[in-house]
Amino acid sequence: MSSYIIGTCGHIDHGKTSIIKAINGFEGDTLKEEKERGITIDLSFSNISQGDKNIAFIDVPGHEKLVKNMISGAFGFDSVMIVISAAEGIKPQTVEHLEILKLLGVKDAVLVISKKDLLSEEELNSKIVEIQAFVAKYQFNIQAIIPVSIYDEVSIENLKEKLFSLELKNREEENFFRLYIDRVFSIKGQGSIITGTVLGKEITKKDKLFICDINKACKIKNMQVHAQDVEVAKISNRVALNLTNVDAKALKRGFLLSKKGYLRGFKKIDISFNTLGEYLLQHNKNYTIYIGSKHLEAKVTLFGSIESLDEGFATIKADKEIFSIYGEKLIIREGNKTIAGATILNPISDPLRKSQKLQLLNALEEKDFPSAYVILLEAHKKGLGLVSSAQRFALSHEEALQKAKLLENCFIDEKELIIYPLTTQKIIIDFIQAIYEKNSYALLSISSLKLRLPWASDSFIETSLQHLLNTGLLIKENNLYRSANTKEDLSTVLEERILKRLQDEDIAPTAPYNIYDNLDLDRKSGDNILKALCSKKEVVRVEHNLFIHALSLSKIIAEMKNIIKEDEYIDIKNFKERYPLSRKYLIAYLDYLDKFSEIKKEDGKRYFTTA
Ligand SMILES: Nc1nc2c(ncn2[C@@H]2O[C@H](COP(=O)(O)OP(=O)(O)O)[C@@H](O)[C@H]2O)c(=O)[nH]1
Ligand SMILES: [Mg+2]
Repeated sequence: MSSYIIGTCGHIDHGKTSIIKAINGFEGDTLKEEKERGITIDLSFSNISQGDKNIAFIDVPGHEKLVKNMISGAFGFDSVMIVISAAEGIKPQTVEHLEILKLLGVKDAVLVISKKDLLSEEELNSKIVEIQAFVAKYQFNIQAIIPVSIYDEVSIENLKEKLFSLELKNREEENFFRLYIDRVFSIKGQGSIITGTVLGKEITKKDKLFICDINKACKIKNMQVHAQDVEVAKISNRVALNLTNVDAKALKRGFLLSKKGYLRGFKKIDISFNTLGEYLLQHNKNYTIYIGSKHLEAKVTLFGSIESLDEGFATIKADKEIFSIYGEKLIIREGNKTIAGATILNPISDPLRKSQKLQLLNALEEKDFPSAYVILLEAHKKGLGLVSSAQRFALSHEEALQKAKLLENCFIDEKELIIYPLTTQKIIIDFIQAIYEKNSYALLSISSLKLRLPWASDSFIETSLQHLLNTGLLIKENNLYRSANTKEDLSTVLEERILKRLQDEDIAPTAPYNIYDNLDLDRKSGDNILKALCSKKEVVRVEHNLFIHALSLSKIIAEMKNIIKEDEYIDIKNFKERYPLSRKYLIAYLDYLDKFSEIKKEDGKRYFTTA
């Protein structure tokens, strides 16, 4: 079934809610206050199906003080019914709503001339011409102009047919699912339910979700689209999700749900804006920012002026993190005035200089992603993850990779999806070279270098090692890299070095990994050497991470037996008095004593069995 969202817009009392009711019988104004005052206060959601088409209606309030609620519905419209009363014509919120829809990028529209019963046919026709001329200025794609009266069933039927025959497009698919919560409630025995419009990509019931604003993962217990249980909800579906692992009280309208791993939040994001009419955006001033169904207070700083501008780039600085994506629209208001609309260019804060930032914003505005990569790479010398392209550029991994491949002077790790500037390779090469110059017995692998260069991908390290093989500085044996200048048999040398080291450290040897790292030795090779020393009985493994020189062990065991002779027993206390080692060693050696048949253990003390 295809599903589209058609919203309403227009001045208060022009008949929006009545028209929806006439179409599908849905009583929108159900809040107590709505009934008392006879106006729509909050959004209301209803739907109607015909054949394999479903239309979800989002009805919005027309009151000038409630434009904030209108925006939190309008960002999700695929199309809009512009409702203008034939009797009243264009009024202030007709204009404001049209402006907001334009700023939000809603294009497809049906122009509904309401309350036609109040005019003669002649008056009506001239009113339609007038209204049409006015609305034309906003350049909507007006698919039909339909005069209606709720008292004229034929006109309502006509509108309904028209709505079902519209050639509607869903919003463009993005790379991942997003949903701004617009209602939250809890049902006894079921838990938290939220509703919203599916954006970005479809969602399946088994998907793991992430509530960005409270940094919380949750799962879907049940999912409904228009009161039907479903396994999948598609783009533009109005969906109700019964969530597990989260209390309804912790959720609010405006919170963003997504899948884990796609979005990062930032307190600063960059936008490109245009103001409405005569308004100007002031530098360093606080405004209310509307994104999706969320609104927040934030400071706006301008690029290119320390006073005010009617268009340009700006940075939004908020107290809380904003989870947004490239190309997302937002509305900037001051009190009850809509000042400007904007498009998010840079949803991620990078450590960029102002001149670099300006270049980046220019590139992003032009959708020139390769140039954007080049600028970003200057700030991400240790690698720019392509996975972030979904948020950064609204590109899939594949598209991002394709664009990245066009770049010069870059190293692209296609497996780990990271790009590095080629200049970074020198950092890696110099780093490796320095190790082998200082220690001609160094024997490292890619994975052992990765431990020291955690930001570098395996294949970037490998390419750098290859360079050192090519220059003749290193030799590769199996997966290990050794210096070309040492002629000795490395395994003998390393065995001797490890043994010497254990000998020196005597009864307080360091853990194997520390020894290997100190000797610039690959950990797996180190383990093999240590194993060989153990089978030759030159080294003994006392416990998991404690390897000791065999002579040192014999010595300490003899000393322990002496203590028993002197004190009749040994325990941690009298042992520590003679050998102030750390407990780790003392306990290990005491436990080791239990291997001897002449030793027995009672209440944490060891005695001779023959005593
Ligand atoms: N005469 C006439 N009155 C209408 C028509 N449609 C709505 N109304 C009345 O206009 C008033 C406002 O309607 P409502 O649907 O609440 O307007 P909204 O604020 O745009 O949602 C109500 O009293 C309706 O009964 C119509 O087609 N003809
Ligand atoms: Mg209404």
